[in-house]
Amino acid sequence: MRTSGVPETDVRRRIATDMADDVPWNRVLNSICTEPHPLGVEMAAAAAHTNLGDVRIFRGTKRIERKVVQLLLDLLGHPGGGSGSLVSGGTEANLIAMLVARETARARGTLTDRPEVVVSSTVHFSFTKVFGLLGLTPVVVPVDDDLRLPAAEVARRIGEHTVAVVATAGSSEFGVVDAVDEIGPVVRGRNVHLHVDAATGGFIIPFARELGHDLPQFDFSVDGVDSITIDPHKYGLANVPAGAILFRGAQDAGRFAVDSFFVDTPVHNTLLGTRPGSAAISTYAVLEHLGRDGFCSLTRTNFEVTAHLVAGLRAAGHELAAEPQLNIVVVKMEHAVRISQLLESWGWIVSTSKRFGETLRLVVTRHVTREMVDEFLPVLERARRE
Ligand code: 0PR
Repeated sequence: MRTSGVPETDVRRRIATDMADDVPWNRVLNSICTEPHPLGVEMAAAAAHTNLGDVRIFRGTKRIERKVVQLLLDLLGHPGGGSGSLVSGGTEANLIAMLVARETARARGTLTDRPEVVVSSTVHFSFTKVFGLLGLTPVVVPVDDDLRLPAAEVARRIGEHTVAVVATAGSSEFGVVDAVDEIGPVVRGRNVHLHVDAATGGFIIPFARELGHDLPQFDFSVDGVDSITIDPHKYGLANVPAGAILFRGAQDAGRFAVDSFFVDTPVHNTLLGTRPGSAAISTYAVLEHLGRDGFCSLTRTNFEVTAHLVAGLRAAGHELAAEPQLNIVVVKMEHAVRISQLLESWGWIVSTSKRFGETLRLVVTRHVTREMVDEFLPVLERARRE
């Protein structure tokens, strides 16, 4: 650390210089996170000093966290019931869900010395971290031809060691939505926790269904669903780090509970101790300001832009690796890695898969407009010809 500090203007300039290197949103086609809503940014700045780890000080901020949890439970088919917490994102939400699943099995007396979790081969890599940390063994079910977790196979793989099944509502690689409405009934009644990872799809599917898109129901209205991960910092337009873990059971969020050292401070139900109230405030601001209508309108636009992108790709002779269910387009592309690197050298960021080689993955979200797509497509063709 320097001995004497530098003036504020200097600090600002240095930070601005480094941040100018960040890629502007209008060149970003790989990110499920987007430019947050301006009201969310404004309110997050106003709450930059808040800490949900100390609810004796930040009582009002804590009240807002509770309101957000209720709003999300309401969005996900469980109005007036359930429990949950705001967390740092999908990874922490999935971690808490698996902890609660394990503790539920322990409380039931069904926890064995080798607890297993049934997952699909496309489950998010955050579960690799979670399973390693919690000593859980994944039982990996290959996805079907539609890249979905097959319910019949889930039923077959549940055994005496199973503590949980994980379904995904919007996979990170393809945006595929598992048939949670078929998986729920096969898990129900088997003393196994059903978790739905809707980190990516949680803020798309409810509105897309309202707009008439043919997507399976994935929330608490499906019997058997015990918990859901949903991330306001992805399609919910809140600031990073805003995730949420929600439970059907009113007591479930409390199954992961660690007492603090001090009198009159409640137990912690989250992994983080000191945690940003700004994320809760930002989420609340965006949910209240946009409402269902606002989110439906954003979702409509995202699907229109996705259709425009797909039409443009097809017109240029490209083939998709899968029919997009949400707003993630995966296009077959020879020399995908070289093309992606070339695009990056020209300022454009796309993803290429380590597992489904020779594909480009393009994500449509709030900052991706028709104009941006129209700029991108000719650049992509130029990259292919190089
Ligand atoms: N579950 C699913 C289905 C996800 O898609 C993700 C993240 C997670 C869990 C983990 O969430 P956190 O990263 O919030 O802990 N999906 C994105 C991905 O892996 C994350 C991302 C977002 C990556 C923006 C890059 C980026 O620019 O693709």
